[in-house]
Amino acid sequence: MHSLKRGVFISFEGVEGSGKTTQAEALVEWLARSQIPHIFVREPGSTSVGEAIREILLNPVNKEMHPKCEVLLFLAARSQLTYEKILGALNQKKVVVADRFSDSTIAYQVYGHDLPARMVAILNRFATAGIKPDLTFLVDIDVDTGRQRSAGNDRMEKRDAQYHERVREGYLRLARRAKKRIKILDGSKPVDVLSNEVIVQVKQFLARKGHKP
Ligand code: T5A
Repeated sequence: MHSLKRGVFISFEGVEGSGKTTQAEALVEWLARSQIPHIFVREPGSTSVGEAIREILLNPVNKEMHPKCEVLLFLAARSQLTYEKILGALNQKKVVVADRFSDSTIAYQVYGHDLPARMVAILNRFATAGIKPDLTFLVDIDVDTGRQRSAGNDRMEKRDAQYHERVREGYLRLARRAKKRIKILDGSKPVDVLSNEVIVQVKQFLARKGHKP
């Protein structure tokens, strides 16, 4: 069994259909095989409160939802997840793998909807006790390819291509600003090639943090 000196928080980000869930799940399988203590969470969701909020957010019936209401619901789900699951797991020195976290809100609500970045950052810090991922994989793919891969049925996926282009550009800007934390993966590569890249980088990251096999 690996011994971790402290918890490590790894997130996966990307536009719809980028393949981030596939990669997050592959990392979780590797962590399990390597007997590294971990939890896997998705956003919005992974708590009963969060899953109920997810249903409201993604239901196409709610097409009149205002962007301010939308951002507050994403943050409410994140807050519940942080306090119910993530903080405890980090305290127990586990690896937390998250399918989306705060970068999604910057990309989708700030860049996508043009909500004020500073206000969203303040609310996000309030919701999350200021925790941030230690390492983030941004699976980048062109919007058309991503949309062809995803089901396209939920309220967010139904938005037009221009919205999703702003989201992608937002992610790429975030990655340019946080080069050390955010690693860009080319989502057009085959699944196995990408998961090998993720595992190599995670192994190196854990070793740099002093985690010994
Ligand atoms: N949201 C979320 C916000 O607006 N603000 C926020 O703060 C947060 C947290 C959540 C929605 O909420 C929004 C963003 C989203 O719109 P979600 O559950 O994360 O939704 O769902 P999506 O992002 O829509 O997830 P998708 O399933 O569409 O995309 P993924 O996870 O990127 O893709 P994945 O891995 O499920 O793969 C999709 C398909 O592609 C294939 C897979 O087999 C699958 O069929 N695939 C590949 N095919 C070829 N090559 C590869 N490398 C492939 N990788 C995967």
